[in-house]
Amino acid sequence: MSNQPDHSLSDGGLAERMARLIVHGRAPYNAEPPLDRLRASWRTAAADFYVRSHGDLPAIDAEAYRLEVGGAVGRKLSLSLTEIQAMPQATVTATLQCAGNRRADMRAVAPVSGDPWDAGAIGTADWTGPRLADVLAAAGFDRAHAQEDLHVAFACHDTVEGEAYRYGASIPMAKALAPETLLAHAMNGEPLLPEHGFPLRAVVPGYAGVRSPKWLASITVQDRPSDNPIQAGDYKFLPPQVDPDKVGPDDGITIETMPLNSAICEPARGASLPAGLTAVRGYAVCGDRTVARVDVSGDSGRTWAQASLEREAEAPFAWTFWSIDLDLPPGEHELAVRAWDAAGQTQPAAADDTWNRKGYLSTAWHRVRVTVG
Ligand SMILES: Nc1nc2c(c(=O)[nH]1)N[C@H]1C(S)=C(S)[C@@H](COP(=O)(O)O)O[C@H]1N2
Ligand SMILES: [Mo]
Repeated sequence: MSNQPDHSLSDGGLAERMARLIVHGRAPYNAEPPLDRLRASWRTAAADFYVRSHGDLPAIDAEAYRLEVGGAVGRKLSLSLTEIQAMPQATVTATLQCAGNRRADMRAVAPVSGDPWDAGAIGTADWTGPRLADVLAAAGFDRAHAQEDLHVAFACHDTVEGEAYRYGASIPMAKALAPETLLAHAMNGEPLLPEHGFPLRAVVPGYAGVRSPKWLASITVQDRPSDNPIQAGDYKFLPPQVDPDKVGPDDGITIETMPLNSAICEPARGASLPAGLTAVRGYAVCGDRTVARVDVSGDSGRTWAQASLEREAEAPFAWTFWSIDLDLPPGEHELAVRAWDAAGQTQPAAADDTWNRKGYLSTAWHRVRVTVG
């Protein structure tokens, strides 16, 4: 453990990293990278990766750290970080995206609660650690004889002003056992940064970021979803008329698999561009499914052209980068992007179509106004 960076929050470089990002809040710390920097690298550097936290960042002593594994397993486990790193390791390239990504577009329709994320509450990294399935098997969980409808619930070490803050979430057993689901101690080959969950987090590719708990304390196999408010009440996709403060655990759509989405990262909103070809570039995502096509419009969606796609074939849980050169005449233009999935479905045209009071799953065509000189 001696070769690990110092993760104490005062001198761990957090202030420098914070200065690189667009900060929505300091306590809790929430920040996203500028979109051109996000689009510059297919794998997002840890320091450029958006941060979404509900409480303060806990400082965890890696030497003393233990992950407790319990519930409907054969035997309880209490694993040190060294023991977790000694298990068979997997590396999965996966995009993580907040359910509130692009909320700013929904806020333009009508007020919504939550931070006004632009399109940067997303990132892609190589995550390394044991598969959750292997950790459950080590605890004697027998998938062949398990009852149906089990869930894996996560509890975490978040704090608020020094007091424990109860963050928790759960995933259905089928996703917990899927080969892409990991308990990650490394991001892009380095130990997790404190803001990304040091020393251990879940990574549940294709699901909303909220289901990838950071600073893991325990995992429990149980016959129902987590009763934590984060799971039971928050992070539900609701019809527009429904008040999020009045929903019960059975109301709304629990946000798990993320929907089709795309964004223009360059040029920037409001940019003044020289005459000639304009390079338009961005990302598209489709949860744990595939982006099949990306269309870009230079005229607010009246006409469209198909962008070229760029992705790694062996990374099915990662985003697709796209690019196209548009020949725009002088004047003002509204660029727009929409992605398509393998079933031939696409994104809604307007944020009004899916507006909800919490501003979740903001997936309308992403529009950027520019002026060509
Ligand atoms: N313990 C804990 N885990 C958490 C959160 C949190 O506040 N506490 N935020 C969740 C949310 S909403 C998202 S989008 C992702 C963000 O992960 P990141 O900050 O590493 O990008 O972490 C998830 N895991
Ligand atoms: Mo999130």
